[in-house]
Amino acid sequence: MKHTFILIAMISALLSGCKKTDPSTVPSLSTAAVSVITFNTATGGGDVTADGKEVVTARGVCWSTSTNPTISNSKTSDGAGTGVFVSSLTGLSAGTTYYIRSYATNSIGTAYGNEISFATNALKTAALTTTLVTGIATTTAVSGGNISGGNGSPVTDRGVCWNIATNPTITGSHTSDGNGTGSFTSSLTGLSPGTTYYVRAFATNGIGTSYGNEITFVTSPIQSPTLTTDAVTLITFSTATSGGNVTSDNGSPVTARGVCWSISPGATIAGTHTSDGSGTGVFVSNLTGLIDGTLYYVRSYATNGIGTAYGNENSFTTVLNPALYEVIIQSMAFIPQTITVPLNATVRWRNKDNVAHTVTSDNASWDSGNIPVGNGKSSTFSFPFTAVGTYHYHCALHPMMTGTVIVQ
Ligand SMILES: [Cu+2]
Repeated sequence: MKHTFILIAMISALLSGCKKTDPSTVPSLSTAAVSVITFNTATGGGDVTADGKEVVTARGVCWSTSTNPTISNSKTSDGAGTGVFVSSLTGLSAGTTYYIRSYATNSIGTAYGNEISFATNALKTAALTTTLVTGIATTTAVSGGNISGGNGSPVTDRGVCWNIATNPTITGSHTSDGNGTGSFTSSLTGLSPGTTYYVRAFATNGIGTSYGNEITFVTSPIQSPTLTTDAVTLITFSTATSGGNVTSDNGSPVTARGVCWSISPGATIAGTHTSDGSGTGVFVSNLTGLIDGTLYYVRSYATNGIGTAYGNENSFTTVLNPALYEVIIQSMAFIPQTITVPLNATVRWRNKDNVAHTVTSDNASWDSGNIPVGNGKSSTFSFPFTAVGTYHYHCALHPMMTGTVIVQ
């Protein structure tokens, strides 16, 4: 009984003595999982679960591209004491594997948590799309692109590239339309008419050049020019002013332009016309040699390597020349049948009928010959009367048609 008591007392003393002499240690901690990883940042942290009986004066995470990082490598400082802490890792390199450990320091020393490895996001070429092609002409078109992300490296050049073969690259024809992300517009020039092209947007960053989706388009073929006809102004009995505007040469230089006119609709350059230079743009045309009191049709024209095109048609009527005496031939009759004119007047007969006629002196002193059908200069006959008298005439083709000129 006495022995037993002594033994318990001894054990008790031994135990309490051991407790008092338990030494302080470095802290105990664990490393948190790494999250929110970007190209050059990440979020980590740790949990100091025990201070080792001494105050934790520093804590954080440390990391390295080699295993077993220490606080002599890159590290954060995230306060003091025990408990959970969050660490922001910055200055990381993209596309790199790192080893990270939490750390906690007290007066005894620095302890490390478990090691975790993670990799930052790798830099990539930019992501982009190609804009639909619009404004297609013979040698030009408009496209562009939209760069949705630089993928960690600034976009230093962008534009579109094109080729007559698929998968165009910047080693061929391309534009240069600034830098950075977002949408941009590109003007394609120097294209060949009537040709199929393949176009892709491109973006170049520090990693390299990437391309958007490929789009196909066909340039407009070369055509005859496009033009309009000016309204007719400054109309006299023998002249008028018109002109036109060649709005496009449609891929082939304009070598001739002007206006053509006729007494019938649809005047062409096979008939009467002006020549007013070359190229595109506005030009002015002076119409001369017109017959007074006559309805004319006028169209501008422009000729390029493909052919001649005509503008819209305008019509006008020249002013009647009051000094001129006119007899109209119509419906198998001379109208007026008798005309009285002063000495030295010129009488003009104009055939407005649908068959040819003549104006033939009854005494055979003058004869027009056949006056053909029409409404212009070619369908008229003029004769000056230089002596007072009465002159009877008829149509040699239709002798029942007669008329008289009285010169006073
Ligand atoms: Cu006749």
